[in-house]
Amino acid sequence: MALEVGIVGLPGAGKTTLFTALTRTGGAGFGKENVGMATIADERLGKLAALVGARKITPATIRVVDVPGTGPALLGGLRQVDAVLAVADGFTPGGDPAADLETLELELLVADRDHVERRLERVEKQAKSGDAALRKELEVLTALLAHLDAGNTLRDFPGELPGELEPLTTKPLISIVNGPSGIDLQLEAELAELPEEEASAYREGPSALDEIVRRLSEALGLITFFTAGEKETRAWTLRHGESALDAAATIHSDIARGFIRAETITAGDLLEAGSHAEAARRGTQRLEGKTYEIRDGDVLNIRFNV
Ligand SMILES: Nc1nc2c(ncn2[C@@H]2O[C@H](COP(=O)(O)OP(=O)(O)O)[C@@H](O)[C@H]2O)c(=O)[nH]1
Ligand SMILES: [Mg+2]
Repeated sequence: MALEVGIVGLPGAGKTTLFTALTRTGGAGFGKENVGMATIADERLGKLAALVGARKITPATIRVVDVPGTGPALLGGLRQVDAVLAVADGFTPGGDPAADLETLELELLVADRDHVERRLERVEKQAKSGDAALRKELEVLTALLAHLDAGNTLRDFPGELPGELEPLTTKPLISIVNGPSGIDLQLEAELAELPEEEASAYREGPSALDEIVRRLSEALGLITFFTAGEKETRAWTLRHGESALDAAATIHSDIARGFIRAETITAGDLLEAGSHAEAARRGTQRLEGKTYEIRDGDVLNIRFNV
């Protein structure tokens, strides 16, 4: 499953501008939901591709969803995302982006309260059948609703949240002030239309978008691994702690099913050696099994049979 991030913000904060900058595509227009893919920049990828003479380079991507406006119904469209990007207007003179971000977080909490209440109403009816699991969930939901109505958040609920809930406010949230004091999203959206070299000539430092993606990766505990083939050299993401078998499944379910061993080398060792053959001579390449924990920067060649 592709990782997914949702953009939230008050109207006019710059959500669609951020979407455009991240995905390098124009939004679908006012009042429409926008869905696109953002690439994760990684300087190791190009170097690995050059080393093997790859004909195709494929960066890792994250799915980005931009929902128009706020309110429980609209924000409900974000329940499946892995993280939330909150945008606040920092470009309008006299604005208060910090206050806007607080308003936004309150809206997310209100949407979650609404979500809990609706789940409670549903479970209340179903629990009449006497099902023990549902009666237990009803108890927890009742306590949770009281907890929220007393001015608390889902994060500080002392019990475990029912697995059926899909809250927004327990997801990692990254806030972005759009404007001179934070990230100038309008500029980033314009630069996203230019070739990479031209865009970086305009910037003083690294791309602000890369910074957003970096914060996102950190919040999600993402690591990157590579497959370095002549036909295609590609970057992939996993969560920290995931295994060689998870990596195989990310590439293709058949590769996971027929998994034998993963030839593994760090991108640094491979780039230093200059070729797979030289790396093999140096003994920096290892054979790992299914349970091997992938580390950021591993280059994998998975042996499998079908
Ligand atoms: N001056 C300035 N205008 C911006 C910036 N970001 C967005 N805008 C403008 O603000 C308006 C609303 O932006 P949009 O991304 O559509 O906001 P949304 O409602 O949150 O999706 C548009 O006219 C943008 O061109 C910025 O960084 N600086
Ligand atoms: Mg918009």
